[in-house]
Amino acid sequence: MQKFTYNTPVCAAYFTLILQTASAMPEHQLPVILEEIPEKEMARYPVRRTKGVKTFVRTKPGGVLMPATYAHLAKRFYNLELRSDDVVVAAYPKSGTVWVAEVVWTLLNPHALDTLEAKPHHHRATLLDMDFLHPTRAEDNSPLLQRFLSECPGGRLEDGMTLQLAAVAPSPRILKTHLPINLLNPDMLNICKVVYVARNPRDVCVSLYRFLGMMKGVTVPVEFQDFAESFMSGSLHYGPYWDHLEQAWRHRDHPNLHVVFYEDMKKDVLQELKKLSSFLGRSLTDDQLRSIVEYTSFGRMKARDAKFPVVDLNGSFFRKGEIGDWKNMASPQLDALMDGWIKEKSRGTGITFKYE
Ligand code: PPS
Repeated sequence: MQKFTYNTPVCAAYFTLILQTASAMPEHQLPVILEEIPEKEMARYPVRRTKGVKTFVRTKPGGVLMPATYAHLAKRFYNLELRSDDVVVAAYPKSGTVWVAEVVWTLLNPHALDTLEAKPHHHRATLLDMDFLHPTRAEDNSPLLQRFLSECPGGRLEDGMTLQLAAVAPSPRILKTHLPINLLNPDMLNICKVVYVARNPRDVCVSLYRFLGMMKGVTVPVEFQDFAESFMSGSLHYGPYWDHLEQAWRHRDHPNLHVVFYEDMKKDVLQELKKLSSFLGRSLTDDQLRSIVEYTSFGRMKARDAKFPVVDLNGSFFRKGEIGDWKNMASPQLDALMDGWIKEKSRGTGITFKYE
């Protein structure tokens, strides 16, 4: 167990409690091994990084490609300390994670909507994966690092900054992750609520391609067709799309799991908010729900985000927010390929998506 040193009694007491609780519970052994990816194979990877993590590992079994920084933290994620009032928002990247997390926060805090303007959305819902996607270094001197130094004195960056910030965050916490459910605490569904966001793979693929294209320090030196083929073969980070979805879908009848489809949110957001609030055990008036719809609309979230720009993006994270952007990107040949892939992968699952 990692040793921490603290110079504030409150934080020290808090971590002591966490460490005692942790040591009382058996540590789960990671259900996968992590293999280094040879340089020769990475040379074919359709995303280039000029800064940040450049080496990757892959889970076996599962074939989930992850930045090499994940290897060091994988066990911590698998043994993530959860509280009964946590809400974990999990999703394959670009599925609407930030939107749904903001909706969850507003459903839990319907009287605090006017405070949304004051802080960026990631203050309300932490993306835990930042610890291995873009690990903070001491020399970064970012506002988040300042927050870490003040809230977790004595904490070590290499133990995961967002993990430690989450450990001292007040309840109820909203924890975002793109990790597939089988790489998270295996007791999670018995401890807290989980909202899994699913989005149709055509638009996920477009959104991911465009997002990577906007990231500073990242280039995608391939045409969309090649990128989409890599996506379908499961060789992008976070691995095979359908396996990710299936990891959650198999628990869809569990009372602590709620699957929300991005397309359903787009088509009838009020209806989806009602389902979500009932899942979260909250009873909100129609007026409150309508306010939440307004505050979490694409336009309002995009406008709020502009006040706290994500520094490493050339453009807005809130890009289009639509169903069907795929048709602006894919050739008829690529669309046929994608169609065959979707039919093959979704056969027998009962999963159907709306594409327009
Ligand atoms: S990430 O970076 O993986 O966490 O991205 P994620 O939040 O999962 O998904 C980003 C896409 O969700 C869109 N988005 C929204 N759509 C509709 N309404 C709202 N309020 C909203 N907020 C975010 C966002 O624009 C990304 O989709 P694209 O298609 O790229 O616009």
